Amino acid sequence: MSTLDSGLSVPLQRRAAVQTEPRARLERMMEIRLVEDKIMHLFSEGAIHGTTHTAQGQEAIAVAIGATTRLDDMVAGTYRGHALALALGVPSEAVLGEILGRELGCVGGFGGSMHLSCLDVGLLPTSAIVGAGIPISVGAALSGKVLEEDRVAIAVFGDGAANIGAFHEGLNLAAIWELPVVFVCENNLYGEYSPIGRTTPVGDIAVRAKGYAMPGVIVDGQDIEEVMATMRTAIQRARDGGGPTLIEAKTYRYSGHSRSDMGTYRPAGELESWSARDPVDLYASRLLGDGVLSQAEIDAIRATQIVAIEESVAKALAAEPSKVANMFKNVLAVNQQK
Ligand SMILES: Cc1ncc(C[n+]2csc(CCOP(=O)(O)OP(=O)(O)O)c2C)c(N)n1
Ligand SMILES: [Mg+2]
Repeated sequence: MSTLDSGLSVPLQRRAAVQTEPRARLERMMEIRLVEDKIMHLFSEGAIHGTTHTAQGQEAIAVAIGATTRLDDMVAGTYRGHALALALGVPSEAVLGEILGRELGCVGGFGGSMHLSCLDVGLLPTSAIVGAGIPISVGAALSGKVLEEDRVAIAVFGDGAANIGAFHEGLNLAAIWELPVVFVCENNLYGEYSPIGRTTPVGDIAVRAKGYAMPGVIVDGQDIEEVMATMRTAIQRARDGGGPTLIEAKTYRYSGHSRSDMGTYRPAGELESWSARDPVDLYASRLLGDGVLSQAEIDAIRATQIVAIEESVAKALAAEPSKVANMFKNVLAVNQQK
């Protein structure tokens, strides 16, 4: 399913804005932060079932991807995918509606928090299976190459996924076939509840690129402009036939792994030291310092987003719940045997 009931022009406009305007990028980062606050609130009220994984603290990476990819590029993300969906242009009502199981959700309310998708803006289905997006993006790159389309595929995954077989198979195939893929590892120092040092013998995931003869680049994942510059180089290389790149963005997720994890196993002061380099605040300060926006304009962006998200929540809550009768509407093949 690839269309949004809210109309295609909205996601396309949102995407075009983050590609061209610093102001829109800050707006999107603030939107992600606020939407995820809202999601946690809706869970606490019992409006949403199941679980959810927020990406607060990692907004710069998602928005940098939205800002540097073309609409025909394809992006595969993870269960921590609200930020990526919003950054690629999916409207907040379609993300919230999806999580709330409403028909106006980006997959009609059948996917939920961990299975967001919108092919109109290149968001391949996100997945709860760690590392699953990696071979999917390699396949998307291969299809582009076979069809002689110059699109690029992006795989976004965590540090934990770099220990999954699919990571190694995916990087190997992409390298050997010189596929146009950019592998973006969000190294937030934890895989589920485990600190990276307990699961991974190397401190930098980027060094693994060497084993697959591709560039491995470490970037400051808190700095949207640094991530954008690195993405641009890797995307251009891929589009020009130069093959894949592995980017490791050093970052931190403010929450524990999922809704029920308070992250109490994290060392004292760690969260505070990362919060001191908050990606939204860093970008706002830079735009202020560079004279791109005034403090009043920054405050107005936040205030406007708060109102817009309240409207999206109200719209999503008032929308029709998904119907069981429509469950197989977009399923390609259904086993008819009883
Ligand atoms: C194949 C597979 N193995 C294990 C799990 C359970 N699991 C869910 S998230 C997770 C940790 C992933 O960590 P990371 O890749 O660093 O991503 P993060 O959650 O930090 O964004 C694990 C082990 C799973 N969902 N899929
Ligand atoms: Mg992680």
